[in-house]
Amino acid sequence: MTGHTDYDALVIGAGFSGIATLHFFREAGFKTLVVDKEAEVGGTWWVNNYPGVRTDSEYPYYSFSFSKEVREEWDWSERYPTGKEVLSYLKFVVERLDMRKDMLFNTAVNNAAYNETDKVWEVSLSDGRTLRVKYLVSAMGVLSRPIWPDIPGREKFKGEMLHAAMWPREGFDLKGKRVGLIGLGASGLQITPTIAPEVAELKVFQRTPNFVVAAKSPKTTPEELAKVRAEYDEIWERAAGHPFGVDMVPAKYSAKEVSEEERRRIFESKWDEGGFHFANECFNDLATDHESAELASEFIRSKIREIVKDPDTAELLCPKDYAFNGKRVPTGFNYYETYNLPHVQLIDAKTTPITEFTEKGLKVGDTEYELDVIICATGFDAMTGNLTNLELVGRNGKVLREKFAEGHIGGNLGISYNGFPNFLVALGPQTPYSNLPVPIQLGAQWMADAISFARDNGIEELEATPESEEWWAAESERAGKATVMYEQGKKAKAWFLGDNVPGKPRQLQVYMGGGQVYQEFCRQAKEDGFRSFRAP
Ligand code: N01
Repeated sequence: MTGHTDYDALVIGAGFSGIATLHFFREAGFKTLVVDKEAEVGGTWWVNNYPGVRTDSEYPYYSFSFSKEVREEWDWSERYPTGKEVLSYLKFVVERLDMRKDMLFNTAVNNAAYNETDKVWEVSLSDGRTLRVKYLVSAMGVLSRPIWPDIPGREKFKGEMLHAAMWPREGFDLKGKRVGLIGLGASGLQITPTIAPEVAELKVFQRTPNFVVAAKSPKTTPEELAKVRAEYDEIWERAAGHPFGVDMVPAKYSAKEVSEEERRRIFESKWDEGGFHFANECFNDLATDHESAELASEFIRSKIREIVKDPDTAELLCPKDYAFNGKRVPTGFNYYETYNLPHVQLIDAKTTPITEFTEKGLKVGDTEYELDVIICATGFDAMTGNLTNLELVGRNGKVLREKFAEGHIGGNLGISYNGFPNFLVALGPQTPYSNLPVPIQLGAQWMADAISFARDNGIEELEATPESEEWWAAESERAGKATVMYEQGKKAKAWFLGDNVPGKPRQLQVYMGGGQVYQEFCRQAKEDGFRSFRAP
C-alpha cells in the first residue's frame, strides 16, 4: 500500500507542459501541485525574452485546444505571435482556469528519491520542505538548458556577455553599441534583424550557415479569428494527424517527379506563403529523400543570392556542407535582408574558428574584434539536459543520468523509465519532432488516462518494461534513419542528434517517425491496458 502523500502528483515546470499536465490531472481528480524555479508561469516563454523572440508556428495550433473558454476569449494579434504575446496567453490560461492556486513559484526541486517501501517519491524543494507524492512528472522543457560556446576565456571579457536564453529580465539596451553575435540557430536568426537597426556595429560570427525560410506575420482580423474559432476542432484534428503537428496539407508529389519549371513555381509559391509551408507543402519527400532535399537547398541558395547584395556574403550564407532539413528548419523575419545594412558584417568562423574571448572582444585566428557586447545564441543541451541535471534516484539507488549513460534516453515512448516507477515525463527524449503544443497536450491527456487507469485498477506502480524500452530505442532509431535529418544532421552537427554538445553521445534525441505515428503507439498502449508500462 502507498504511504501518506502530500499530493497525488507533483509537476516540475509551469510552461506549456506543466499547464497542460495540471489541467488534465485536475480534471481526472488528482490533487496536483506544479512547482517552478522561476517567478512566473511560461517556461520557455518566460525565460526567453531576447530581442525578436517569437513563435515560428502559426497561432491556431501553437496553443491549447482543451479549453473552450480560452479559445473563445483569447484574441491572437498576429500569425506568429511574439514571445511576449505567448507569455500573456499562458498567463491568461492559468488565470482563466484558476490554476495559480495549484502552483508554487521561485521553488526548485533539489532532488527526488523513490521510496520503494512506501511507493512514493520524496521530493526535496529549495524552500526546505520534502513532499511525498505518488506521481512525479517532469515538465521541465526540452530546449531549456542553455549551453555556452566551447571557446576559452569567457571570464576575461570586460564588456557585457549575454546568452539568448538567459537574457536580463528587464531587457538590455544595445543602442549605439558594438555587438558581436555567436550562433545562428532559431534564436540568433531572430536576434539579428531585431537588433541591427539600433546597434552601432553588428558582427555576426557564423560557423554553420542555416537554410532559413522566409516568414511574414500579418495581423489577424476579427473575421479571421471568428473563422479559426468556428473551425477550431478540425484545425486541431488536422494538426494532430500531421507528422509535424501543423495544420498543413501534406504534398502529394516528389520534388523529382515534376519538371524543373513546375518545381520552381511550387517552391516560389510556398516560399511566398512563408514559414513551414515551404518545408511541408511543396513536396512529399523533402524530409525523406536526399536528392529532393538538395533541390530545396538549391532553391534556397538561389533566394539568398537574390536577396543579399554582396556576393561574398551571399556565398558565405549558403549552406554547402549539408542539405535542407539537416538542421531544425528555422524561419526568418527579414533575416537575409539584414546583411545589406552597411554596419552589419558576416564573419566566417568556420574556415578560421573563434579561438578565444579576450578583454576587448574575441579573436578569430589572428584578428581581434573589439566589442562592447557579445551575445551567445549557442543553444541548449536539448531533450536530455534538464533530466540529466536532476538528482533523480529510482530503484536501488540508480540515478536517471546513469540510465541515460547506458543509452536508454527515451524509455518507453519518451514517457516512462524502467527503474523509476510513477515518474512520468511530459515531452521526454524521443517524443515527436513537431510543433510542440500538439504532442504536449496529447501527452498530458495520455498521462492522465494512464494514472486514472492505474488508480481505477489498483495498480500501484507505472513503469516501463525493459522490453518496451528496447523496442522504443530501436523504433526511434529506425524512424530517424529513414529520414534525411539523420545523415544531413550528422554533417550539420544538429542538436536533434546531440551533436551540438561536446562529449554527448550521438543519439536521436527526438522521434522522427511522425507525430501521428507516435500518437497511434500511445493509443495502442492505452488500449492494451498500459501493459508495457506495468513492469515487472
Ligand atoms: O540554438 P541552435 P538555438 N562558434 O543549437 C553556434 C528552438 N527555438 O537557441 O551550427 C561559432 O540551433 C552553432 O553553430 P554550429 C528550435 O527548436 C525555437 O538557436 O554548431 N558558433 C549554431 O549556429 C531551435 O532549433 C524558436 O556550427 C557556435 C548556434 O550556436 C532550438 O530551439 C526560437 C559555437 C546554436 O544554434 C535551438 O535554437 C529559438 C562556436 N564555438 C529557439 N558554438 C522559435 O522560433 C555554438 N555555435 C519557436
